[in-house]
Amino acid sequence: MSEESPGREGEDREHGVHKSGVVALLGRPNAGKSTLLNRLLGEKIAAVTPKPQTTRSQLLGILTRPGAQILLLDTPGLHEGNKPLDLAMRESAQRAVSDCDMALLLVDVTHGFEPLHAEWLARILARHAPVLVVGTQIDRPEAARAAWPPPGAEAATAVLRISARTGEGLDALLAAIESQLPEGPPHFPADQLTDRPMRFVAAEMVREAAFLELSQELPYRIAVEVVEYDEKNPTLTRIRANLLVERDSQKKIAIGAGGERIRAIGIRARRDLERLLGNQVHLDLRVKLDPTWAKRPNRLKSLGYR
Ligand SMILES: Nc1nc2c(ncn2[C@@H]2O[C@H](COP(=O)(O)OP(=O)(O)O)[C@@H](O)[C@H]2O)c(=O)[nH]1
Ligand SMILES: [Mg+2]
Repeated sequence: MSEESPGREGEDREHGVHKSGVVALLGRPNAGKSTLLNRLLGEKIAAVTPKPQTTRSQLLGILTRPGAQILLLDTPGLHEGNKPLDLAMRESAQRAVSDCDMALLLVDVTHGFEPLHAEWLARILARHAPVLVVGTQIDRPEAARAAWPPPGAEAATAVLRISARTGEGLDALLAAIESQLPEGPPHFPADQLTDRPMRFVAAEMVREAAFLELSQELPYRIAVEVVEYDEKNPTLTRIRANLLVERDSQKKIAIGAGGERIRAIGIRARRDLERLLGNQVHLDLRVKLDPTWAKRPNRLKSLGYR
């Protein structure tokens, strides 16, 4: 039901045709999937850091426009490795391919279009779903040297270039998405931003803050559980959360001298949450030892990763 001609698209809207569908965001870690999701929604709901593995599970961002509801499915990207968390992340990206109505294959233009991208492109096209190959991060100086459109992407439905940071190319991207989306009614209320409960988004904001405040490999050993999310008071949301670490030595680092690390994490997360929720937030954040959180499938599930 896709329409490529802009003329017809305008006509569709006049005749009240509404479009909706799931748009999977695929690509290597750090391509800029979560940044694009946040930028298109105009709110930060997905964790973004310079470290790979920031996104651990699927997150649906809901973008309601006059003639379309675009359901942007953020994914962890393709991860190598065979640990339970790697498997959960890879399953999640694979599920996105089979569940989506169309896909955006995000390619950092400074890294270029690789055989891996060609494989995914073919896999999605085999499902008869449209694929837009989207070059990302074109605001970076190195992007000027990138070959674009890239050889190998000819089979894509369209090839575009964007910067989620400056917003360049995003109007054209939205127009391309809307032209390829199937007809369908909106599935969520216009003011709903995500399918995940706010307590999950809160856990992600705390985890992002921990990723940014803690150096090196420690972040990958961390998870966040929200044990209380109380919004009874409309002007003050009370959140109690634990930062889970696997070892006592990690606990010491996460707390920091005199508690300064965990305090910095809490302040950063609270700022994001107050902006997102539009009210005051009281965040009670503690570091908790949980040596096996990343090893038990049930624990991963309760943390929202499966
Ligand atoms: N300069 C620039 N940096 C970006 C852009 N999009 C993402 N980034 C950065 O790239 C890193 C990875 O982004 P993220 O959205 O987490 O990538 P993901 O792993 O694909 O979800 C972060 O440090 C972002 O700030 C962009 O358009 N321009
Ligand atoms: Mg991400």
